[in-house]
Amino acid sequence: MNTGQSIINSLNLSESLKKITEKVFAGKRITTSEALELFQSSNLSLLGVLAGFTKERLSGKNIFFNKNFHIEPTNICVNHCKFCSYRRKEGQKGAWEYSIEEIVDDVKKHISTGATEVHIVGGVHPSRNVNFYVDMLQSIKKAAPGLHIKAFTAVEIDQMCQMANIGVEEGLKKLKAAGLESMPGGGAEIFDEDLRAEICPDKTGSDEWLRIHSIAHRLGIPTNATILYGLLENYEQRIDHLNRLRTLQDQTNGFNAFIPLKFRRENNKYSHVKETTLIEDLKNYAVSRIFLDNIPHLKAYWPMLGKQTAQLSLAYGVDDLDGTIDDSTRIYSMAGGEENPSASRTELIRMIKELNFIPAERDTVYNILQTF
Ligand code: V47
Ligand code: SF4
Repeated sequence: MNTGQSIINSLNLSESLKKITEKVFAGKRITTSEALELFQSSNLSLLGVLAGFTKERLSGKNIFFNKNFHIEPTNICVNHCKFCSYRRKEGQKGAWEYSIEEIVDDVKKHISTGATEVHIVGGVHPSRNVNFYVDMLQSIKKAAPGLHIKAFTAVEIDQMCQMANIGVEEGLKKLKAAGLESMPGGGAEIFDEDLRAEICPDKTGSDEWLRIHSIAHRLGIPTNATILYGLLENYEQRIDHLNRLRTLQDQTNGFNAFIPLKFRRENNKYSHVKETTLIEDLKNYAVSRIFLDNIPHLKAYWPMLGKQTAQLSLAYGVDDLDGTIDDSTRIYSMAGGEENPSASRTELIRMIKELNFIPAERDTVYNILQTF
């Protein structure tokens, strides 16, 4: 009997969990019904072992992080997502819209700290179309030619192109020529059409979100993908979301990382919904890691999750802690996430080393810059 087999036997598993375990150890893909069985199992230790095994197959002992900051050009938004704590109407108290000059000043302030990436997302502004954002990207590139620009969710791209009466492919080509190098994974929320209509009625639809990412991949723009979980969805709907991503990734191979975003309930229309427990968060990371065998990285976004849970998630398949952030985002603190989120390189390295992994500082597309 080999070691893997004897570990499996010692776990006293049901026949079906044993079959799933053997599949994962053999590097085989699990089905949607097997993912459901893992979600329904309360065997957190098994999930940790299977997710950790899958993580090591994909990224060895490395845990990645980067030096980044965010720019949120505006929180004025034409959409009305009910989970959003951030959106304001034009002229409303608390609304902001930065000019290109203000944005460039912000970039200059942050690059002196050695950041390698700027992450730009915001509301869907009623009058700023793709041409405004082309100017913005060009101005940032001029001020900071070596800074990687990861910008705009598929939802922002969709609506900024519609406003300029051009198609998404043409818009993405213009943005790429102006300096766009990759796209973040936001706006995916939950792909199930009924639930999506309930929680974010006027947002770009699921098929369109997936289509925009596939166009980006075809144009050589790598992207990330997210799920908003813990808000009214059931396990079947979560798995359906993962499955649509896995299917697209089989075709394009353009997703770098998957980022589960835990629903935070402060200051939005779902404040009565209880947030997920720590156990549920860890389960969700583990099953995502095991199921999405073709997306190389799984990110715990600590400003949303809190640093302690993010650190613990490293034992459940996560291999990326995102970045230093440098107190530059408000989306999550407004919803109940970390206030003034900032992490030094030293702190991220400590968090990773405490779990006996190797801290690997990366660029946006996961080239390793240095290990510690
Ligand atoms: O799409 C908004 C989420 C997303 C809430 O690609 C909320 O590296 C929880 O996508 N509770 C935008 N989530 C952020 C995003 C992201 C973040 C970090 C890294 C990357 C990446 C992408 O934030 C939105 C939405 O799903 N969100 N409000 C809330 N109350
Ligand atoms: Fe607008 Fe984004 Fe908030 Fe939805 S989540 S209302 S698209 S800012």
